Amino acid sequence: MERRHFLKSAGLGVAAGTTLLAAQVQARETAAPKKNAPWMAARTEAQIAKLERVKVDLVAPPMVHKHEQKVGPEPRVVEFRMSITEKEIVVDRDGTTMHAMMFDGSMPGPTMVVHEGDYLELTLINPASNTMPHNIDFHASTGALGGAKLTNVNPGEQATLRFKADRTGTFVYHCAPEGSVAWHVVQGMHGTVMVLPRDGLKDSAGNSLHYDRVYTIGEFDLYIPRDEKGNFKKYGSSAESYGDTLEAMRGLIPSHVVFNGKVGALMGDGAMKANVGETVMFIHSQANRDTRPHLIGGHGDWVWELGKFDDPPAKNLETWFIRGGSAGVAIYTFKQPGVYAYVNHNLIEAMELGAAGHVLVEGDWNDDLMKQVSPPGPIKG
Ligand SMILES: [Cu+2]
Repeated sequence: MERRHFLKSAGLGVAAGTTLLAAQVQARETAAPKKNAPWMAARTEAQIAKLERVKVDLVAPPMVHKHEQKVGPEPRVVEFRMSITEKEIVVDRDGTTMHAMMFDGSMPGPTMVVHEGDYLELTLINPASNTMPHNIDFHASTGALGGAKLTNVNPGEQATLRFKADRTGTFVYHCAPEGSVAWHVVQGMHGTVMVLPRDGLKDSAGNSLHYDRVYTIGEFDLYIPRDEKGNFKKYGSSAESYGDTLEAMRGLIPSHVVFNGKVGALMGDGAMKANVGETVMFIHSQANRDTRPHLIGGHGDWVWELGKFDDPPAKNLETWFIRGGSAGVAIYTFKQPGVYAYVNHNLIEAMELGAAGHVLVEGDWNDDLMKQVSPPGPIKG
């Protein structure tokens, strides 16, 4: 049957059919990577040298450095610097310690934001005070094991890597030294790169989405060894802890699962904040192990659980899922005040092992959305 006749017999006029077709084409254009866009063009070294260079100072998680959501078509070279920190840290309320390895002294490392088609240029510094070689593997990049082969830095060295951010989304970056990749990752060396579409985020119908603030949460499964009595062991150095830690890792049962470096890091003084009416983006990375974020009392209004913005986001999610080795994004507009918990909804991992944080929200209560009709009291006959 000819298309026009089919549409007619299906009860659709020609005009309606055309509109439908146009909408489909538009949806496909929104969804497809913009490979022919001017900012995606291949460039020679000389052409790259002519692009505007922007230096960005990174900030510690859960904050994310200031950035624009929409930008013009001319790509930029965005420069970042990160220094590697090896340091003993306390990971829970009982004073349990771990010899952490960190990008810029935080777990996760700072989030870096660029736009599709930009060149991300990182200088990675391994100070002489450190003891181990490190490098960086960017899931957002293409080639050379994510950049790991080109950034091997011994203590006292630095290296600079440039890559083209040609895919949108949130992507994990992590250390990956040959022979001890897993150890460096679970000891703290991971973070997120967010590559925004140049025209900003879109909902599944192609309408613009905007966020008022953004928080970045890195979840870490920790494997702290225990002694014969079941107490957590303390070590004089990273090297001393290695053998036992490797054994604990091979058991695949974490001793702790924490957000941003320690149990309770995002509670009390560290709690995230928002106001009723504000739209908040939550970036969630887990470089090693699956997790399932959930906002107690809220939702994911729009969620890219795979973290890739060329896909249409899912809507109204209760719990979403971040695959080990990836970063995902949820945005939510707060409608009620109060203390919210943002958790990994394997509740044992959240409440017993530490994968929980708080969002303190100010504003007016909405009785239409929820009302306590009668407070708890004795059962009435
Ligand atoms: Cu490392």
